[in-house]
Amino acid sequence: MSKERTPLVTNIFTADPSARFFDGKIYIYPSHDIPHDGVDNDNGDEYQMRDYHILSMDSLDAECVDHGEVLNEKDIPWVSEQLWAPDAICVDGKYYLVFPARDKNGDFRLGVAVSDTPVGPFKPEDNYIEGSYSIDPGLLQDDNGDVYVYYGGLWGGQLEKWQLGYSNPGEPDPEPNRASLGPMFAKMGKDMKSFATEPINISIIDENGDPIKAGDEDRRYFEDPWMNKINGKYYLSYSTGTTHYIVYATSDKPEGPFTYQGRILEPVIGWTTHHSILELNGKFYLFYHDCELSNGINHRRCVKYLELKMDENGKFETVFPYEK
Ligand code: FUB
Repeated sequence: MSKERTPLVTNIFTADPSARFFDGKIYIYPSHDIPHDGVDNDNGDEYQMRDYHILSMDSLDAECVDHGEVLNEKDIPWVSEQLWAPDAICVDGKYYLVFPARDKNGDFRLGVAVSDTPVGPFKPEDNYIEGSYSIDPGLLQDDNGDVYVYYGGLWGGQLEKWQLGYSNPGEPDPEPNRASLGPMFAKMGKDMKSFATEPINISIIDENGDPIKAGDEDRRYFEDPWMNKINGKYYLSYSTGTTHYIVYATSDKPEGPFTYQGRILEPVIGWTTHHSILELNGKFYLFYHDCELSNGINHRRCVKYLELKMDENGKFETVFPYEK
């Protein structure tokens, strides 16, 4: 029976699914939402995740298996709290989990943990990636073997706080009529534990070549960058946050600029929307989350997937999550 648009697991709350295909199987690297009765605010304090579980499916119709805890915050020396949206990649036979968490000063950073298998156990590095900040890493290995990381999120994700090159908690979002902040981009070092290039902020432009403005909340970048390379083109998809869309933009280069193309997913139940796109046997699958399993509690989310159609011009369709 098709599992499309239904919670893939119900034994725990899961969010932020990064779907990967390793060794003939689908693996999902999600966040693990912890139920609590604490605050719900613009700083994301309700997202109190403390560990990672990995999910897998033998096929899109198969049961989704929870492989249990593979990494806990107490085992990561540099982390204070909040293990948020991770991604994973296999390079030269090793599996790298790249994840954001707050360091001991409360700044979000990106860390790496390594395993010999897709389901761990993952051994964390002692420190975060030097020069990293903010949240939501998304990885792509290009045809030449280079691995890129895209990351960053506004508000709780602190991206706007680093506009001066250091963490300034009082730094506001760019003015509405100024260019919006895009995600960050860096090339990973061959060790997969460092940046090989200075991170840069990616520009997202409209059809006239003008930067998408910070006040254009239907189109501007908020968080959750994901990268696919499709027929030689780079597809950057992301969440618009406050307006709750998943949208995308394309470029001929991995570092952009990216030209805005349109919407992929209309709003789901709950404040956050977060996704990944898995290309499998010539088809595209959107992995995403909503709060259906908890009847709308923002920090009790569940991961799902659906098939995403692309037309002959390389444009993604827009999906309405509750209409088939
Ligand atoms: O799960 C915590 C945060 O919520 C993620 O980092 C964001 O993308 C949003 O889904």
